[in-house]
Amino acid sequence: EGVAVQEYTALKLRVKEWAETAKTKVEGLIPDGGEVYFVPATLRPETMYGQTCCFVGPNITYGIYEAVKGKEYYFISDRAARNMAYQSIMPSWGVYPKVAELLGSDVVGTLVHAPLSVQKDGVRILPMDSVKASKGTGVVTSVPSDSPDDYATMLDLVKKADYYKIKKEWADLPLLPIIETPAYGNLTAKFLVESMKINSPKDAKQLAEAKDLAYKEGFYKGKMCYGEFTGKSVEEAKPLVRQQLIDAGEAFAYAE
Ligand code: A2H
Repeated sequence: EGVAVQEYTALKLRVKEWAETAKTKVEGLIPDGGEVYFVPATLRPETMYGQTCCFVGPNITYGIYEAVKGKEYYFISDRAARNMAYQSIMPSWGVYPKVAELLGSDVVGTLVHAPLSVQKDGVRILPMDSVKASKGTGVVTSVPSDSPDDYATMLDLVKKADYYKIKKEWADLPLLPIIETPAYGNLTAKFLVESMKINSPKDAKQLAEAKDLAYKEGFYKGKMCYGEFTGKSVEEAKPLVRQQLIDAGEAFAYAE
């Protein structure tokens, strides 16, 4: 890791309905009136319209931490909770009360409300093997139109739904064109994964290259083609969408 600070947008995906295993483990631990949120860290807030699911690492241990006393509880990695406790995100400095501990696999199938997403009824928590416990919050929201990693994982989940013990329709959702770029059209991730012949979420080297290309083309040449900032450049729209989410109480700044 270098010394540069990464400024993430931490998005709040409210739990609407727990998966069975998670329900048993969480039962009685969250007070009435308390809400649990999955909190993915993203560098691309302007793409949040296209969220189709949210990823956790199936073998990663997560906690549910009390962030607003009796009211807001965040499902994140222990490492992220500690960082948040020193960024005035938790109620008192340096303190991050843990109310439950779960494995990523426990929460697969949970239904959450994803702010801004066109999936108004909510999206599912799904497994992604390449999620790193050591980055962000260990939770990654999926935008398969614009993230090659997310697109490759979605294809794999759809293809092997039984193996992953998920319902195919939880992963198999339409792609939303959000950003138009001169080189890759309006579904950048699909274009790159197909043209680079990436066949699996395990093609790490090629995916890293695709991610680089997608990010640069999107940021410097991309134009919004969905949402209230349609017609604006990605560079202009990014901080506007971010601020809108923060003002609505649906996101907060998180750095590491
Ligand atoms: B991005 P950086 Cl549309 N493990 O959000 C693996 N990946 C993680 C992660 C973790 N623990 N935490 C965050 N990420 C992903 C949206 C997106 C992202 C789009 C396009 C590209 C993109 C939707 N997924 O990332 O290493 C998150 O996915 C490519 C730069 O800190 C987050 O932003 O630079 C990004 O990686 C942070 O990566």
